[in-house]
Amino acid sequence: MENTAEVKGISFEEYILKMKREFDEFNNATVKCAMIGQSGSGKSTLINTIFGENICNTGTVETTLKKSGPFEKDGVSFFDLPGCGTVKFPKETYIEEMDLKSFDFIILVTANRFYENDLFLIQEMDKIKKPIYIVRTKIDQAINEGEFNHPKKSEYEVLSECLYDLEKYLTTVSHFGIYLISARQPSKFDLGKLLLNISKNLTNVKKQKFIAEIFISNEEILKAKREIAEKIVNWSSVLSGANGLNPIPGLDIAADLGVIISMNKKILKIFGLDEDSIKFLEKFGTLAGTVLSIKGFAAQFLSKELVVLSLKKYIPQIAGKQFAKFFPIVGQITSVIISAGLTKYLGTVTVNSCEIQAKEILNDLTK
Ligand SMILES: Nc1nc2c(ncn2[C@@H]2O[C@H](COP(=O)(O)OP(=O)(O)O)[C@@H](O)[C@H]2O)c(=O)[nH]1
Ligand SMILES: [Mg+2]
Repeated sequence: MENTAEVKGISFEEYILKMKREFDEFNNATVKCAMIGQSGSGKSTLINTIFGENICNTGTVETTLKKSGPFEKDGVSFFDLPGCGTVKFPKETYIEEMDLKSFDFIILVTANRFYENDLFLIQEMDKIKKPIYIVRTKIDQAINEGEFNHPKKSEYEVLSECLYDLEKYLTTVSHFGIYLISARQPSKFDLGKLLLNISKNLTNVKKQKFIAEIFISNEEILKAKREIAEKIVNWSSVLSGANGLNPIPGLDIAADLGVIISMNKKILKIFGLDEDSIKFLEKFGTLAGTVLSIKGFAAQFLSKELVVLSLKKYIPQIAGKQFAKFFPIVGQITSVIISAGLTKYLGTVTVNSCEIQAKEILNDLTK
């Protein structure tokens, strides 16, 4: 490879190494979470809702209380832990027995109220500086009950009362917020706020990883996902350039098809448009039409033949020196840069299309 070229003040070789290192760090990052609460409180359902995938069995009556997991999606893992302070798991040994120090954060779940032992747990987490988030699940049921028992009460009043009751009980302890959540309406209430707050308290690379794997429950998460998808495009385009140069049959140009397709696959997954995410969405009746249209949507980014067709379509539009504009490199324009530039161009097309699709789903969910 010619090394007269420079990117952002460093040699092209150094730039490639830097980008590869960042990409590896992202791919290898792990986030480990504990979901703590009574059986039936909705822990397994919440894990699925956070991932936007059906990873845990839900609604199963557990006869033996135990730690279960990991429930994992690409490096982000959840453990489902029984409540603190039962006969089987006394509070004195709970933190050690559940190895709570090994988690990045803890979510404490209830479908009604909290107990003395929960307060103990929150205090202990504060002592060891572990973020603990308090979640009240099944808030849709609380609203239905509230409206049934007091027909004059508005949804807002029911929510405020629910929150007030929990806050009142938790005033003596320090925690990372109380979130009212319904797995039936994942883009309503506090799920998005919970996920963003969790991400803000993670280190940079863990934050990227977490955002990449979670459900798009509001616009801000969608925006954060776009930023990561753009990074994937940058990393992949550099890889494609560095991997060099397998001429694509029928084109007088080289690009790395393998890198392009694996980049597209990652982007689809980040935007929740892969098969597993779509299966999860099928549960929400309002989305039937959108779900059908997405099924055809993914193919154009994943099939070799269709990607080559796009390459053919875009090459004339970005031919020659314009690549240099698209890929910030000064120096010699080589086939390396063309391969990188093409990958970046196609990746940007994928990101833009996926963002539009994901937005449509979010809009449908919010209706
Ligand atoms: N209406 C409603 N039901 C929920 C919600 N979350 C969980 N459930 C239901 O509550 C039951 C127990 O949930 P599950 O996640 O298995 O609880 P776990 O034992 O804590 O893992 C299941 O039938 C879920 O469908 C929610 O937010 N709203
Ligand atoms: Mg469960």
